[in-house]
Amino acid sequence: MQMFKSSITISQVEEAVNGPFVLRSPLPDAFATAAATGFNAVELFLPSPDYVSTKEVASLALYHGLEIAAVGTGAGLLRHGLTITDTDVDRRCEALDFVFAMIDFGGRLGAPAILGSMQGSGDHEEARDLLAAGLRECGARADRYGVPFIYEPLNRYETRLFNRLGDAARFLEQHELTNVQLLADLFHMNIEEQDPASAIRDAGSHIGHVHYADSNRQAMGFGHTDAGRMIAALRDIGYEGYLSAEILALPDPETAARQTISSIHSFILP
Ligand code: LER
Ligand code: MN
Repeated sequence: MQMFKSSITISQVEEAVNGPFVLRSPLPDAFATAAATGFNAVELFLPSPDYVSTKEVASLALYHGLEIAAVGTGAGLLRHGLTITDTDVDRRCEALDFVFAMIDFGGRLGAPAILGSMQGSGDHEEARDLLAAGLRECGARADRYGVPFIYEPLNRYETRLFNRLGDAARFLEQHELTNVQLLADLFHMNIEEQDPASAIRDAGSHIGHVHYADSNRQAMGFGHTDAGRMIAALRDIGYEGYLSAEILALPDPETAARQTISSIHSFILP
């Protein structure tokens, strides 16, 4: 039987205080909590690519027996207002430089970087062309490290670029963006997809990462998503990557973390 790997988000970004991140204590403590709860990996949301050295992260990961599942880029928007689809060429280049540096940071740790909110809101005509160009460059940069670049469709309140996996998958195919994979965030999908399980099956091998969140963005089991159907669909497409808890730390970080692990274990342990 196929296995999935469990992952939990760690944020060190003060501006993201209301964001969907579980652990927020300093990295040594957050890594210890992730390992003690039984996670295989952590997903890092950092203020900048030079916030901490990759050497320090690698040594924490080794000490705690954790992998780095992925690194987020959202601080580029939250802290600097940067998006890779900005019509201002200087701002766009600044945004791309931020993402490239995150790709380098993650790449040195064997982890892909994620383009979520830094894709921009998509409210102008050139947005899709600029997205394709940006994804091409990011995919090429990630390729240097033998990892993909991860593009995340978001719900309609965050972007008009791509809200559904199928549309994003066709876009990748049309533009032959071969080293770019999709992030299936089950929270966004609950809002946007007609049938999230079918959307997973249709997107198939385009899916490279999963944000494992319930319908209300709490830990899986605290909302009304049928997790069994999601897991069955992920098994059908042969997904063997991370189920990463990008969720609200409710009612508190420890409970959210434990609930996520018990949900994942209920599907992967005999
Ligand atoms: C990022 O992974 C995400 O899901 C977004 O909702 C953050 O803006
Ligand atoms: Mn997400």
